[in-house]
Amino acid sequence: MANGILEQLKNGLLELDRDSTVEAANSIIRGDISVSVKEAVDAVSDALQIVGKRFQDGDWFLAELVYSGEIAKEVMNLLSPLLEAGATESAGTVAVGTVAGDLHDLGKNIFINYAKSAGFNMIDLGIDVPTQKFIDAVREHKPLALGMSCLLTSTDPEIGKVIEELGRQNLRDKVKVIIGGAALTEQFAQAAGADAFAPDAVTGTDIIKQWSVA
Ligand code: B1M
Repeated sequence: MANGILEQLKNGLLELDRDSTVEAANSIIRGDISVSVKEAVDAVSDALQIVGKRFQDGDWFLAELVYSGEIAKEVMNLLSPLLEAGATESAGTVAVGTVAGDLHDLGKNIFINYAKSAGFNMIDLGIDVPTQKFIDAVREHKPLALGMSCLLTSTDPEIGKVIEELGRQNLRDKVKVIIGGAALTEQFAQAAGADAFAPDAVTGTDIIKQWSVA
């Protein structure tokens, strides 16, 4: 039964059946079937990997990519706030945005919700965030960490630009930098001068937890 509802969630997205996908998410939220929100979020993420492959292979076109993204966003907006589980004291502030030119936000939002559930005060800078907005957020909020999400290889140079600008404005030693998103790797993070690369939201949250107690 649990597998059935996760299959419905995944297949609904892959068949571009919005109603079936949303119905599966709502059924999980109501607790009709014993499936954790994390399992549901993971099922949607798995489906999006397949969407990406179909798009890359030319089996799906932009219209399908866009519509599947809309369904995924609707479902993630239902599910991922439930990852927030009774945080008590703030573990610290983290400002996060998707870099300039990049409109992908599903992964960023999952990271934000996971980190909130671990007690962090998360400042969401949104998508397509220009360099200066990242810098202003560091000045204004004095966060423990600055997070950048990036899914496009065409926009990954933005990360280096923000890190350089932090240095130019004497802020680099005042904030840790964490980056994540499908376009990035550990090697990229090192070359760009980031403090950490997070391959997923759970690892990202573990990393900022370590920084918060250090
Ligand atoms: Co786009 N897209 N897309 N897309 N899209 C990709 C990224 C792509 C890999 C698909 C493909 O071709 N295989 C490809 C990029 C290729 C490349 O650069 N190498 C691509 C492309 C080409 C494009 C367009 C250029 C298409 C076009 O217009 N011709 C266009 C670009 C628009 C723009 O941004 N300027 C575009 C548009 C879109 C939509 C708007 C339609 C939609 C986004 C909807 C939205 O986000 N609101 C979309 C989608 C849905 C995808 C795929 C299918 C799914 C992305 C996703 O949400 N994954 C994607 C294929 C893929 O990734 N394999 C693809 C699920 C999400 C949970 O994973 O974001 O990786 P992810 O996040 C993970 C971790 O990476 C990590 O935690 C998350 C959960 O564990 N993480 C962090 C992410 N950020 C983090 C930050 C952290 C820590 C962890 O700390 C700060």
